[in-house]
Amino acid sequence: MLSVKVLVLLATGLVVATENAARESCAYYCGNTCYWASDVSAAQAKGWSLLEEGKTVDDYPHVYRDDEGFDFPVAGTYYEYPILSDYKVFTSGSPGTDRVIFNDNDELAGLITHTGASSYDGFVQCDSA
Ligand code: 2AM
Repeated sequence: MLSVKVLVLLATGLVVATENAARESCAYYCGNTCYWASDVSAAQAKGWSLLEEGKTVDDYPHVYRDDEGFDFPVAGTYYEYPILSDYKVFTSGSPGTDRVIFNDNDELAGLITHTGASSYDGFVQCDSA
């Protein structure tokens, strides 16, 4: 009987390990919203393809001037595109509070958010996990 218990435990462990391996973890927190790396790349890819086509949807992507002076790991010119807390890729409508920032080489600079900023139009950087 012990061996059945051991087998069940081993099987359970295997299932949990497989689930953990498959599950992505938060790459950024904007406020309390967790974004996986795949959410970030999906938003960036959409913003970049629009930029390349010379198109915008509801005025995005547009240049982010970095008036806040954030220390990004890549050089500008910077562009911002919404990244949505419902994890759908932004195609029109309300842009929400969170933005992915990338440059004119399609390099990721990071995520910023209006959540927690001191003015309505202000931004703070999202925490990378
Ligand atoms: P943004 O595009 O840099 O976010 C009109 O849309 C103005 O409001 C723009 O300056 C825009 O800046 C800002 N904005 C858009 N959505 C916002 C939001 N959810 N919170 C605060 N500012 C926002």
